Amino acid sequence: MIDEIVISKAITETFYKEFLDNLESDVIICGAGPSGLCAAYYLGKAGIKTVVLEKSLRPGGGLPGGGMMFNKIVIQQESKSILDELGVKTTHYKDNYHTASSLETLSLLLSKAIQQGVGIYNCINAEDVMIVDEKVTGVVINWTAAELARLHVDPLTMRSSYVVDATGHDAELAQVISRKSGAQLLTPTGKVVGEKPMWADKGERDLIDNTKEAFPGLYVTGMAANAVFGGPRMGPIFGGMLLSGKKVAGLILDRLKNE
Ligand code: 48H
Repeated sequence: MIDEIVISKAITETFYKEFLDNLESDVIICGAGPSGLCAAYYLGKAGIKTVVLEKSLRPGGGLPGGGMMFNKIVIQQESKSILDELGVKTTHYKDNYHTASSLETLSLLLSKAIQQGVGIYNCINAEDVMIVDEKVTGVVINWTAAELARLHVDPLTMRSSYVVDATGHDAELAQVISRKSGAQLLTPTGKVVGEKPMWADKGERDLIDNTKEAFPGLYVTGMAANAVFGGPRMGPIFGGMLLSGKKVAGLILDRLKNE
């Protein structure tokens, strides 16, 4: 006999046990798009306690949509080793261009990150950051449903040594720091510089340079990096997103090792 209350207890007890444990971690990544998931995979693989917060019901950000809903992505040679490592099938198109299924890429990024022990929470919005002594020390969270329904519900908090803004074009965490605290970001203007119009080649190159600390304790990766430091968009080439995620994981690993 299947008991409905046992099912409810199994879900709530299992969820909360893991959630309580993840209230404090080494790294919180906000945004489960390609850059955030790739960073999570490499941090998890290195044994770093990592949490990913995703405000949507469905993780993946812009990845599953490929280019204009044609669910393929293009990656350049330099990033192919990442998809190879994840076990994603790639097809050579021409010199320096490979294609892959956006869905296979998302499902393997997600499953490999989870298998490395990363705690991934969908439907949770990182609405603000905690700043203590001028360093980001965690994030302020709430159910996305509460935000969508405009309910006046006070949030909870999660603490970590480092936070990664992987929220895509809107660079939501960097924006909130600028807007609410008036603090200076580590950009030439002290503010979010803003994403530039499409230029795929420069966008992909700038993205790697722009993947760095944007405020003490806050790193930026993916489109958020180009939005914060002012790089162009690049359309549906996703190699830079993967390389940026891998880079930010490496930068944080170095910081954690040297502490
Ligand atoms: C929790 C949040 C919050 C929040 C947002 O947009 P993404 O796919 O981001 P990237 O940078 O990994 O990849 C960008 C890529 O998808 C893309 O858009 C490209 C290549 N564009 C080029 C072009 O020319 O347009 O994912 C960001 C994720 C999404 O799933 C959001 O729902 C989520 O972050 N998110 N999660 N708390 N405050 N804000």
